[in-house]
Amino acid sequence: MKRIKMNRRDFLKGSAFITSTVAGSSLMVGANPELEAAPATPEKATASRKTAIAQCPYCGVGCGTIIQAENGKIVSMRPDKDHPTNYGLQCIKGLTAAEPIYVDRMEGDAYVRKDVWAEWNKPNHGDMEYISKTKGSFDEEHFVRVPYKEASDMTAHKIAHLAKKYTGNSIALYGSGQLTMEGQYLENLFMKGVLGSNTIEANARMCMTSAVTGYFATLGSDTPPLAYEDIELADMVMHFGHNAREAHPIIFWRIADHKRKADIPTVVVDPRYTGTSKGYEDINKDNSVHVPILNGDISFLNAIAHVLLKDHKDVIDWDFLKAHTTGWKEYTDGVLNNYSPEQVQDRMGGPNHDVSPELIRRVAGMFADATRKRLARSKGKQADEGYGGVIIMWGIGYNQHIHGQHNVISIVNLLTLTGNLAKPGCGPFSMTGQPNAMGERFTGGLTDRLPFNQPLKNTSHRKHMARHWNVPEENLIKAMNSENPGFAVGMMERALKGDVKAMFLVYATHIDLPDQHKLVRPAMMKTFNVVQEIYRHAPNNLYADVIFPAATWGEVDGVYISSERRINRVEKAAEAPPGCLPDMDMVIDKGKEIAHLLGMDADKIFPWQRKEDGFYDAQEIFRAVCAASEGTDTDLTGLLEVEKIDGKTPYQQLRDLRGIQWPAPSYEAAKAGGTKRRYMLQEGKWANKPYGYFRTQDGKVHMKLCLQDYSQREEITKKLMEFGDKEGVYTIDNIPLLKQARDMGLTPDLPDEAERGQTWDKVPAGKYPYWLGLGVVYEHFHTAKSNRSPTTRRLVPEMYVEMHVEDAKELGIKDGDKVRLVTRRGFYEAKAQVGVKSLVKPARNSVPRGYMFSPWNLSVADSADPKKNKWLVNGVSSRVWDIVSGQVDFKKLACRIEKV
Ligand SMILES: Nc1nc2c(c(=O)[nH]1)N[C@H]1C(S)=C(S)[C@@H](COP(=O)(O)OP(=O)(O)OC[C@H]3O[C@@H](n4cnc5c(=O)[nH]c(N)nc54)[C@H](O)[C@@H]3O)O[C@H]1N2
Ligand SMILES: Nc1nc2c(c(=O)[nH]1)N[C@H]1C(S)=C(S)[C@@H](COP(=O)(O)OP(=O)(O)OC[C@H]3O[C@@H](n4cnc5c(=O)[nH]c(N)nc54)[C@H](O)[C@@H]3O)O[C@H]1N2
Ligand code: SF4
Ligand SMILES: [Mo]
Repeated sequence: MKRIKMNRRDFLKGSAFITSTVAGSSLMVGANPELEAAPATPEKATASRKTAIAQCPYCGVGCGTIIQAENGKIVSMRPDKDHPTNYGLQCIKGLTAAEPIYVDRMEGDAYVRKDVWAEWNKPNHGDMEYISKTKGSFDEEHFVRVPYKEASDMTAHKIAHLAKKYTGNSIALYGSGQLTMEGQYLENLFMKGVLGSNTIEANARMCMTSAVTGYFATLGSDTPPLAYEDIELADMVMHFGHNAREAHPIIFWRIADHKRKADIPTVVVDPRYTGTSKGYEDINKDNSVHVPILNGDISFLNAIAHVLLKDHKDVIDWDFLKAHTTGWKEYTDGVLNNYSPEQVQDRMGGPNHDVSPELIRRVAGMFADATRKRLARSKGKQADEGYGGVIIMWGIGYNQHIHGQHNVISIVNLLTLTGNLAKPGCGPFSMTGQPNAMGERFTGGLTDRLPFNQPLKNTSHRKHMARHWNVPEENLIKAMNSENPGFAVGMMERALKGDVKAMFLVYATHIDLPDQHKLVRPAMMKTFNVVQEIYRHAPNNLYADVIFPAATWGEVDGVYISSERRINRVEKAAEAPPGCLPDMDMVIDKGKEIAHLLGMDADKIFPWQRKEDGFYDAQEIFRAVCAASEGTDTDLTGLLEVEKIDGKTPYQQLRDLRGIQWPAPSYEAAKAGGTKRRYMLQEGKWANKPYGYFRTQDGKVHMKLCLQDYSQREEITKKLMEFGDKEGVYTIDNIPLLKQARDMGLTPDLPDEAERGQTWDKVPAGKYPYWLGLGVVYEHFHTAKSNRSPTTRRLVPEMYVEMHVEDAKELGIKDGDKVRLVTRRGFYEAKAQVGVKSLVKPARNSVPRGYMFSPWNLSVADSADPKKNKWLVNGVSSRVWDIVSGQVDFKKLACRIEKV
């Protein structure tokens, strides 16, 4: 197989080209910080200066970065030129990751709500279920500072009490794709193994569980089958709901660089015309296509399959379909009968964002040509010898749908139909968002899951995990038999109903969830909330009963897993401020104490001891993870074999290789850096390992025709719009309705389009004429850290809403006007960014007529009063979720605009 070795100098040159000529609407404001930083020569470590290697703390690309500390403080980042992901480049967020570490930072003793502490100190601890009267405020006057041990003790007793009285499932945990993998593993052990609770969720649920369940349904395992290296082998790249240039800049730059060198076609499917589209067009307009779809993705993909089956028969891989798939007959019949480009037109958009039959045929033609290139190269060869074809990448504009899982299945269908799967240079590539979302998936820190890609209901794996966790198997059975319908949203609805009594929040903010004012915040008023946080004014603290100051990235040891399954080291570069403990350590401490209070052998479950420095050794937990992974889909025992034979610790191996891609089930595999690609037959060659071809029971790809049908759209969506609008209507009580909406490929809201075209003050009350989407902006990462970085804060300082010039004109809104975006559930305020010539920063993307877009990154939520939380965008979003993946749609809301 051809190996295209990335040449760093060439890549830098290419990126210089891209960043300078493509900048256009300027992704790189002012200078090019990435390029200035890139060639930095290594500095020597001195007594006062220390460096550590790490995966960047922000997006799921997982760039290698070098943390530089001086006098015990983290001062700057330098891109790791030896890292195979980014070759010495990083984006502005990664480069400024040192800035927010000490801003607004908590330290010292734990914070406990005064009245909660007073109650606890009454004889017999008073009312163990006492609910604080001061929730909704994080002011100093409402808290006492309590030594860690005492606050931890109180927490453990209360949780044990609630678990005994109301079952373990009444305890919830909201975890994070930003926590180290070791911490995530222990959280799941604690929740399922100790408490027997199934109410463990994570911000990953808002992000990419559609990819998880889509991969499972089709390929039998939550495994992105390819690696970044495949980018440079592809003949075409498509993006669905993925603004790569802002969200995964290094990946965008790699694709753009490949496009510049190999002139590959690119297709961006997105209602907005983003910097991603613009960047590709600036390289070659002729083979860069923008498909402005809103919600019609399933129909679009089915229509491409239809055209291929009719007009490009040579690229259909019938041999592959017959030998390695099921469901292909229903799929091919279905798309042929009902998904011609003409038949899907009612789902291809409204005014000015329509996708014509000609455009669909053009994209299908490009797809066929790219597939032919692969076929020509691989004629008569083994699967892993040829290369090329089509990579389809997708982001959360694609996962965040109430039919998100069906969206993902539809991508796999099309690639499978044409054999663009299980070969180098092609395949379905889900781009994860958070730096360690893949760790969350790996460790199964979600409802119904166990570590290593297995469900709780798998009896032999349950026994296997109970053995490795040293917990009674009945606890896992209890967890399995406990339900958490609705996943993260359901957890909040259950809390609102009184079914969830306590909640842990670890490295995740509640403001990432939808329907803040009618669902999330009222729910958190009712639960006992234990928060691990780093910032004094984090929104979580408004609702916290106890706050434990945490150590953060750069101050803790562990690993993260990037989108290409690469397990990267995250090393400790400096000590945390006094009193701040690693999140992982706090999970162990509380887990131990609660296990003890519940009558379990706590020292057996958590056998680890603190080291001399006072912290637990993350590598010991990592070794336990490797050992427990034996024989599974994600086997890492090769790292232990290398340690045994070569005497090199797992962390040292990860450091030297700059990451290992799971699985690494043998000595040789671990030494080679793990497994680049899955489903490549090589797995059958690993002795004594149960690897087949695909990971479904029958070893085949399960294709499934997914439908989209707008014929009953208005009636059904009308009912969906009652959630969060009418009192007492819960999604978890209406699952058949959600299923119906899913099966027809609908949206949670539907705008009153007839009310467009008039000035904002003429729009009747109760009418919501426009679409609204909430996503990400390049300069910021989520809501906490980049918002506290002076550099990124200066670049994009305030909430804005992208608006089409003509819509603004009709509404009577001028560029820079302050507006209120109102939905059935709430409102937020923003500056109108009218068109790309707007003076409101960053003015980068064009929205189609009728669609507005704001970043969710600038959410400010430091008050419980909706009127004071002017930028809390999730006050407006809908809680309706995909019945399998649990994802909600943050991008298809109906809003009205009011001038402030
Ligand atoms: N700068 C920055 N980068 C980040 C993050 C960040 O906060 N800031 N967060 C990280 C995380 S956690 C994530 S998950 C990723 C998210 O990265 P992306 O997935 O790129 O994020 P979004 O901008 O939310 O959504 C992508 C696009 O989906 C489009 N879209 C909306 N509706 C539809 C639709 O119906 N169909 C299609 N095809 N497209 C649609 C939107 O217009 C948008 O441009 O970014 C990661 N990287
Ligand atoms: N409207 C809308 N909402 C969205 C999305 C969207 O596109 N639109 N995207 C969704 C997506 S894709 C995602 S991934 C989620 C992301 O949601 P989150 O990952 O929950 O968002 P963050 O803002 O990063 O919140 C992290 C929290 O952890 C705290 N923190 C920081 N460092 C540490 C640490 O070391 N230890 C501890 N214990 N705490 C720490 C921060 O102060 C903050 O409160 O949001 C989702 N929500
Ligand atoms: S935010 Fe993402 S692309 Fe930017 S430096 Fe960090 S990992 Fe790399
Ligand atoms: Mo995400």
